[in-house]
Amino acid sequence: MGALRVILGDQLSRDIAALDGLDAARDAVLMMEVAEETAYVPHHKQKIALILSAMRHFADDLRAEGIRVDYVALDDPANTGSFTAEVRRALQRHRIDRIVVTEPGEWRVLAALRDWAALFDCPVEIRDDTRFFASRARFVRWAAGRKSFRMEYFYREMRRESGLLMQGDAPVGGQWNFDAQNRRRLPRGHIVPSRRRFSPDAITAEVLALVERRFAGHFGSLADFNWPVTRDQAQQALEDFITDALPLFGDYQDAMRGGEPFMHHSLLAPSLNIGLLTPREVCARAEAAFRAGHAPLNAVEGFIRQILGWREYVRGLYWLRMPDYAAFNMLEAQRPLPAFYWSGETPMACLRHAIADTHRHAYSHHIQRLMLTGNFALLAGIRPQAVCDWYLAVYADAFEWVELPNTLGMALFADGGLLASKPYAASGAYIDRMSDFCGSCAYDVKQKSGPRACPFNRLYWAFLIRNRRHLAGNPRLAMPYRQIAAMDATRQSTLLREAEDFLDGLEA
Ligand code: FAD
Ligand code: DLZ
Ligand code: SF4
Repeated sequence: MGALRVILGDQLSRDIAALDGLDAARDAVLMMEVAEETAYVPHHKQKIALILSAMRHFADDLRAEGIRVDYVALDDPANTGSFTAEVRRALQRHRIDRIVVTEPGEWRVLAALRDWAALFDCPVEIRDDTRFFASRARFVRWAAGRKSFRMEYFYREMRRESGLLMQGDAPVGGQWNFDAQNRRRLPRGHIVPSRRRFSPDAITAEVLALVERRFAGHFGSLADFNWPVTRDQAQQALEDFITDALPLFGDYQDAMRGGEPFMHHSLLAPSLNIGLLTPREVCARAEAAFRAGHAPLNAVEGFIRQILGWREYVRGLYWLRMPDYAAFNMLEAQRPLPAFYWSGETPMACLRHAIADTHRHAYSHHIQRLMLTGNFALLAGIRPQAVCDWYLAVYADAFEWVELPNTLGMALFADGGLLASKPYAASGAYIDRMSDFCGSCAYDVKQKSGPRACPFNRLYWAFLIRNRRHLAGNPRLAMPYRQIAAMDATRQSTLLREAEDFLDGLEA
C-alpha cells in the first residue's frame, strides 16, 4: 500500500509539498486533464495549451526520475471529466492507503477536495503550498485586528522576513518604495527588448492541435503561442528578462505603446503561477542583478514589490475573505459586459489595442488590465462577476486566487475599499499621458462632452456623480467631488445623460 499523490495543473514544481517524502517503490502520482477545469470559464486557447503542455512535460520529467505517474489525458475515452471522479477511478487502479495533495489555488477546488476523505473513505492530507513567502496562516496573523489591509505595510513585513533588499533592519536605499520613480512615459524612438522564441516541441505541437480541435470556439489565437512550458525554458525567460528588460522595468512600468504589448515587463506570471519558477528564486535573481550593479534600485524594488508584496498580499486576502469575496458588489454595478470585450471591435483605440493583444498573446500588462479594460468596466458600471469571468478566461496567468482580488478589488472597487484606498478611476487624460493611443483614436481626448468626446472623460464624471453616495466621503476623492460641487445641476445631468446614452448604445 502506498500514497496517491495528486498534482494539479498549477502545481508543476518538483519541490511541491505533495511530493515531499515520496516513496517511488510504493506511491503513484496522479495528474488529470479534465473537462471541468478546461470549461469552468471559456479559457483562452493559449492558457489551456500552456497548462496541458506543461503538465505533460512535468509528468515526463517525473517518469525520467523513476516515479510512477498515472496521467489521464483529456481525450482518453474513459476520462470522466472531473478531479473527484478521476480520483475515484484512480483509487480502483492502485493499492492506496492515503491521498496526499497540496492546497489548491482556488476555493471551489478546495471545497471539492475537502469532501474526498468522506467520499472515498480514505485519509486525505492537504498540505500547505510552501511555494509562497507567506503561508495562509501567516497572512491571517498579519490581518488580525486591522481595520484596513494596506499592501504597503504587509510588504514591509515581507521585506523584513525575507531579507530581500535589506541592510540590517533598514531598506536598501533608505526607502521602502520607489513607486514615484516608476511612472515615465516611453520616449519616442525607444526600442523595447525583443523576446526569445520557444519553438513548440512534439508535445506542445500535439497539445496545440488538440486545443485547436476541441476548443475552436474559445477566445484567442494559438498562432503566436510562445509560453515557456518547462522549467528550463522558464529559467531562460527569467535570465533574458534580468539581462534585457529589468534595468528599465521601473521607469516604464506604467507606460503603454500601440503594437508593444510587452514593454519592459517580465511575462513571468504564467511560469510563476503554474510552478515552473518559484517566487523566491525570481526575487533572489532580481536582487542579485541589483547587487551586481546591473539594474537600478527603482527597477529591482518595483519588480520585487510586485511579487513579494502584491502577489502574496492578494493571495492572503483571497483566502481570508473567500467565499463571500466573489459576490461583493459595493457599487451595485449591473450592466452586462459589452460584446467588444470579446470581439475587440470598438472605435476606442486604447481598448482595441489592449483586447487585440489579449487575443493574440493571452497577455496584456498590468496597466492595460487596470487602467484600460478595468477602468472602463469600473466607469461603465459593469457587473463585477461578469468582468471577473472575463479576466479569469483571457489571460494565460489567470487563476482565481490572484485574478479575483485584482479585478474585483483593485480594478472595480467592488469590495468597498478592502484592497484599495480609492477606486483606480481615470479619465482619458491619464491614458493620453501614459500612451500613444489617443493620436490614432476616433475620439478626441481633449473633449469632455459631445459626440467626439473621449468616452473615458464622460464616463469618469458620470461615475463619480452616480456613485456619490458610496464615494463622496472618501478623503482621496475630495478634489474631484469639489469640482462636481462647482458644476451646476444642468451640467451634471447632461454628463449623466450623455454617459447613459453612450453605454446604452453598446452591444451587450
Ligand atoms: P510584471 O509586470 O513583469 O510583474 C512581475 C510579477 O509580479 C508578475 O509576473 C506577477 O507574478 C507579479 N505581479 C505584478 N502585479 C501583480 C498584482 N497586481 N497581483 C499579483 N501579482 C502581481 N496577475 C496574475 O498573475 N494572474 C491574474 O489572473 C491577474 N489578473 C489581473 C486582473 C486585473 C484586473 C489586474 C489589474 C491585474 C491582474 N494581475 C494578474 C496582476 C498583473 O497584471 C499581472 O501579474 C501581470 O500583468 C503579469 O505580467 P508580467 O508577468 O509581465 O508582470
Ligand atoms: C486551468 C486548468 C485547465 C484549463 N485545465 C486543467 C486540467 O486539465 N487539469 C488540471 O489539473 N488543472 C487544470 N487547470 C488548472 C486548475 O484549474 C487549477 O489547478 C485549479 O484552478 C486549482 O488552482
Ligand atoms: Fe482611449 Fe479616449 Fe484616448 Fe480614444 S481618446 S484612445 S478612447 S483615452
